[in-house]
Amino acid sequence: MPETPHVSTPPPSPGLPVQALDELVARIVQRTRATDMHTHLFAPSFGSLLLCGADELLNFHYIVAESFRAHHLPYSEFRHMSRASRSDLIWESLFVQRSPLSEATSGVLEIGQALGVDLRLDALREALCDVPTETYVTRVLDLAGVDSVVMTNDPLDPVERAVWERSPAMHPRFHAALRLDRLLNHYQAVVPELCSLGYAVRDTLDAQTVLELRRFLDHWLERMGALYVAFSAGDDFSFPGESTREQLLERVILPVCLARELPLALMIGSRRQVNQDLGDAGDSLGRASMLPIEALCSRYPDQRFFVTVLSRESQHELVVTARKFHNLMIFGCWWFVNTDSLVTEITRMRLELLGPTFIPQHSDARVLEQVIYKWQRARHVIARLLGDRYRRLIEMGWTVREDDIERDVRALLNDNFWGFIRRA
Ligand code: HDL
Ligand code: ZN
Repeated sequence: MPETPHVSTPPPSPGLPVQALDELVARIVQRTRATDMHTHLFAPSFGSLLLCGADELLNFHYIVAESFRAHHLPYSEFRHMSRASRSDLIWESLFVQRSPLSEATSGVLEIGQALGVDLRLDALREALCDVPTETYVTRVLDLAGVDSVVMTNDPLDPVERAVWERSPAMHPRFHAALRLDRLLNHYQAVVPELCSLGYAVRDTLDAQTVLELRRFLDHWLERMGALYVAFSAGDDFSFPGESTREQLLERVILPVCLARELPLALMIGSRRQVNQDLGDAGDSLGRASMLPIEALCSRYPDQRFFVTVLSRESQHELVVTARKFHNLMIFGCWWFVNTDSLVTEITRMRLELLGPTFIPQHSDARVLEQVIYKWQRARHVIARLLGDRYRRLIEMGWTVREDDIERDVRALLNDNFWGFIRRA
């Protein structure tokens, strides 16, 4: 029987002792500022588009959806209530009659705790601002450890467009991303609006329409100084093809992104309005095929693609796809997979298959203060998983130094995003 080769005990690494590791990793993750690359927040100069305060937090559509499982009110009755009355009902239903055990409800308490507020509705209303001042915005972003916020900007939303037309002062910590869901997913419906804006476009994508749509994109990319172009699509997303969406991608959006060297963000798997009575809360999800993503990444090797997918079942396939295409940058644990258990599972899988070459999280915050709990939770998971990975390295005799950890954490929370933006 051949002897089992004697594995010598590895020499102690001149780097970090294992015991000090977890505390140090947590400290580094905590102090490394993040770029939040996908939110629904707006710079303070956008006025009421930037939501904040206790009543907005309680009317967050995740919480609204959960509240119907408790109060069972007719949708129309709920819709006709004032925001404050809805908050009262939601607080009673989800925080008094039941414990706030869900991610979204407990997130409200985590915000209160971080801001040093008593966890009562009246105290939260009193302490949190519902008019976003620059000082308050700075305080909240600093508390969340968020350096930069990327907005979601839709020039075909008349309310938002009216703000842009007033040339709002841009804020150094807020950046734009041009979101094209309406154009891509409902093109015929937006043709009249595009014509009213002076673009000579038709229902069919003839040569003139293609040029006019490129002019529309160029105008808004210039005006917004957008960092990237984005769209979401359902589980029916396909490419290439002859559908309007596929042709818009091929003949309008990709040529503009390539010419401007802008990344294109694909957010795939959002099945919209399965319950229209729930409004923003009425969307669901579906599995995303990797075939269109593979087709885009392989046909456009010079185009950079941010990609996030909505269903848990698509996550592993996306990680493997990212191994095949280095012009694909995975980002975030989006929406229904942004829960502690799934963020842990997904981030561990990504580290195991990609190393520190992805963007682990974005907040998707709709209400300013949400960045506090969403990033607190993200950092907790990232620190724990990184600690495991570094511990294994040390046990193998690899030298892990503090500045190695700082470099890797900066990459995950910041540099992978900005490097992908700038990598022309
Ligand atoms: O399409 C998106 O950007 C999604 O993030 C939706 O806005 C969704 O309603 C959401 O807020 N998810 O967190
Ligand atoms: Zn979003």
